[in-house]
Amino acid sequence: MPERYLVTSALPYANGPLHVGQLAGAYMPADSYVRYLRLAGKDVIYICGSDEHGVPITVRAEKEGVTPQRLVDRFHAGLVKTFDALRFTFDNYGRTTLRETHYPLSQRFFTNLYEGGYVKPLETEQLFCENCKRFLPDRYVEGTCPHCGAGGARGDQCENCGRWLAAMELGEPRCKVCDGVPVVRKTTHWYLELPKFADRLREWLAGNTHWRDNVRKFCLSWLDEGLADRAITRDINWGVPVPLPEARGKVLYVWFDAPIGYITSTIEWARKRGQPDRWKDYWLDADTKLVHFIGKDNIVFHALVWPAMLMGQPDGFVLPFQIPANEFLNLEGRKISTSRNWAVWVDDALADFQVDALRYYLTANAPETRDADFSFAEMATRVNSELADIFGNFVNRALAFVKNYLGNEVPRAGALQARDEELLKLAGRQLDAEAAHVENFEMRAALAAALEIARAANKYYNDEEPWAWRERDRGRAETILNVSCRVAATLSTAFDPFTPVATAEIRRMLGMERALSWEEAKTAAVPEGAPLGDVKILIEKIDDGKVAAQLRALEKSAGLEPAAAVPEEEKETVPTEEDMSEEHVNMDDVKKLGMVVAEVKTCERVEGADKLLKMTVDVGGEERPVVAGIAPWYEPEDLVGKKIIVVKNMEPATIRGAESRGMLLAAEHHDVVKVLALDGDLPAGANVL
Ligand code: B3M
Ligand code: ZN
Repeated sequence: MPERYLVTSALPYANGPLHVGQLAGAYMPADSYVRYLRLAGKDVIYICGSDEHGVPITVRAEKEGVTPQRLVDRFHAGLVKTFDALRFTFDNYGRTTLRETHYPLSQRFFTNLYEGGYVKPLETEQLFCENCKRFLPDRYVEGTCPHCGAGGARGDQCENCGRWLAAMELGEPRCKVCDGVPVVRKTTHWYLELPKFADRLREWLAGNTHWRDNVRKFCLSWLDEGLADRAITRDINWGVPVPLPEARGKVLYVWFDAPIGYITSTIEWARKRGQPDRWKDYWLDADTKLVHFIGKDNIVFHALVWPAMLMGQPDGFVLPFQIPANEFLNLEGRKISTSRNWAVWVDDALADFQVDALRYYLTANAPETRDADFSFAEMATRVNSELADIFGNFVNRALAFVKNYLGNEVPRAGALQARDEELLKLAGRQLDAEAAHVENFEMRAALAAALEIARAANKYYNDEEPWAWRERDRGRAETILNVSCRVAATLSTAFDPFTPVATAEIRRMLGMERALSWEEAKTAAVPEGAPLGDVKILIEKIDDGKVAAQLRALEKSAGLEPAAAVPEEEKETVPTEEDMSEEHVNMDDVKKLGMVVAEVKTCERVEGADKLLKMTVDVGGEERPVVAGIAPWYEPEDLVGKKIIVVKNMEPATIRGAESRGMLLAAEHHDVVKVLALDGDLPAGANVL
């Protein structure tokens, strides 16, 4: 029996369109993960849906003068369209306003917890706006901060001093909606007694040593500080009614019913398939791997509150196996803020960029272990120099050659030479490496492993020069192109989790009916003799005009003057390239560096140091050793024979036992490193000025 996976992405609120920050956090990695799992032959369903309750939705509906239902209908439809455009492969995309499925299940969760002795009522005082006729959620009260005295502090937090607040602590509170002065009223709410789950949660977390450190440590420290009871009801009329006669007019807190939406959506999936009990195979089997993809702001709810809710049910629900929470994606150096319109909406981005380009960049630049920054210029650079120049270029040049010179049919192979075998073997190894990374939720590294196949294929193609064989020995040319087509087929599996449009195109061009499974891709049989489909450009390059237009639109919608108007304090603290060039140097300073052209003579790895390459370079009639930390980006043989730039008078050093007399120059950008090389030819020893 194949391993069984139930994969979810956080349910997006249906109160606005999707932006790239959300996409990078909880969605992109999940769709890549399930696409991989399917190709690897696992039993997997991918479940999501719209989160349609909560105060922000009622407030926005009120502002627009529509009912909350109308509002969520509209945004739900928009989200469905956006995910379709992105080629998402949900098995079901549900919604939490389904009265027949979601409401009764949410109420049953509450009742079970209540009857199990995990929920208790408590009367508290809260602010009530007589004008709006409702209790005010913390975020809808404004007043004076009790700590720093600043005005305009919100009922949940003071933006001036950053402290967490309760609305009742504010001085001179006002209703944010009508500006009226609220009064204090008593109200009863029902609280989930989380401390009663503390021991079980701790034991469960202790066993989850396979979790990402950030998530597990975060939860353990939360437990160490002591869990508190949490109100799971609210005084509004939009949501799932609390199933108690004494709670009339109150609804379940949105964060209580939202995760239950994962189950409802699975039930919906089972019903649509005509197998109404099928959802139980996933949710009620302790061996199911339940994987919740979320952003880091959702950790507490998914890793503590939700598991407690599940533990409190008599059904025997499976608990999350893994919660790969991503960090945040910033935008052009500033935090994304939808209220200030500092956001890139996915639909807008898709108007200018290919789906694969956006998916590629969001994966290559995923905020996996730390926050990342989305920049249009960087997106263009990476898409153009990696996805288009390496992956797209290889497939296009090989297939165009077959079309133009080899009769437009997938060529047959003659006897393979060692170099052909080597490339095929490398592709197999990279597939294994990619799989291991995906299973570890390291999508950036997985994508880099896939790109390595294309890089090697390009090099193979250059070295084997099929165009030179065409006249001399057509059989050899056909073999090279057969191998190239096989690697293209491998790439169509390796890239399928990330750039599904291009990979489907490759299959169409090669006349393949379906994607090769991960196993099949290792040997990559192609239909020899099959006519090629139309050969089309796989990846379009992004031109500067689009980058500039997107930036302008972003700044305009945020009400900013171009570039210069970004307030100083909101800039990233790390210096940008511009800041760093501020300190001026003169010609003498530059000359002091003693930079020369050097030719790499030999190059090898340094034993016991993964990152280091050790080379001998000719700096003009003299050879000397140079050690550089570039092994993650270069194979030793890539560099031999290259003309590079070396700082000759660098202080000699011994690095991990290897002598180094000179420093190689390289440029780094977001984990990508390129060695500086000469554009054209000059002899070793030539001065760099
Ligand atoms: N809608 C919050 C968010 O989109 C919330 C997630 C619910 S997942 C059960 O960040
Ligand atoms: Zn009011």
